[in-house]
Amino acid sequence: MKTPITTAKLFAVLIPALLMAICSASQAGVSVEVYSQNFESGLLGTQWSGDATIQSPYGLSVFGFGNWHLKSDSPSACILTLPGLPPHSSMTLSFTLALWDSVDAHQNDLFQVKVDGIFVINEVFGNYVLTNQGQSVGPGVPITPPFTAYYEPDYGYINFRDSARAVSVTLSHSASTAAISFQYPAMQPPPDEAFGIDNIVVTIVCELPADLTGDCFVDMEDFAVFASEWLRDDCIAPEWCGGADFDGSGNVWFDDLKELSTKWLTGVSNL
Ligand SMILES: [Ca+2]
Ligand SMILES: [Ca+2]
Ligand SMILES: [Ca+2]
Ligand SMILES: [Ca+2]
Repeated sequence: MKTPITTAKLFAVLIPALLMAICSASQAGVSVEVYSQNFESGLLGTQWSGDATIQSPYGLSVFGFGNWHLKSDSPSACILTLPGLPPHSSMTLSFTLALWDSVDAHQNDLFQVKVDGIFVINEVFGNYVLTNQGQSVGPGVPITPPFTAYYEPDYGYINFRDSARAVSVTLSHSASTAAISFQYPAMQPPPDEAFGIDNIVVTIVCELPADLTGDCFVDMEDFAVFASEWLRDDCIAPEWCGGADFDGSGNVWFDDLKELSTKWLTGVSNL
């Protein structure tokens, strides 16, 4: 039989444990944003590497591109690296894609996105299909009007047709670091064709049991919930005493306290 513990004793044990803790956090299954970027600062950010620069989206501004977007004028990849991700099971990547000028939508005009080296998008894209009919072929859905003539609508750079698309892809992902690359490997030399990226949002499904409040971060709010469940011995599935019985042992005890302390101050706020 367990010896009852007073609040004073609980804090005497808990506070040192919390101070020793290190790691990362959130309630299982909570969708949280871990990165968003519209480049309106005019800066690429330290998360980016490879070949891309901040450039004007010109006429695409009115389609949500604002004053600046990331533009690639190179067949090499531009890469977004997100380290320190909390435990998670899936990831959703959303962005707007600008198709600049005579991207032809022929067989080798592939737009590619890889996450940790694995293709999540690898498909034909462009403003001109083989018959010069249709417009804005590629991933996602078009957000610009259909073409009206061979060179129209032209939103900027050289006077070929341009278009933009809204893209979203969800994938299984659990690594603590994500390397997301964007590439048009068969790009013809500038200024003939290029692509741009904007309004990037990356969300994950956070799997951090020690986060009892569902914000993917473990802090005093979670401790308050945990303390309110302390010493309960009637924990059953699926509720498990407000989630505080982390190990499913049926009670809220020191093994659960250890789980909370090792995840203390971890989660999305550390990104
Ligand atoms: Ca922008
Ligand atoms: Ca153009
Ligand atoms: Ca929390
Ligand atoms: Ca337990």
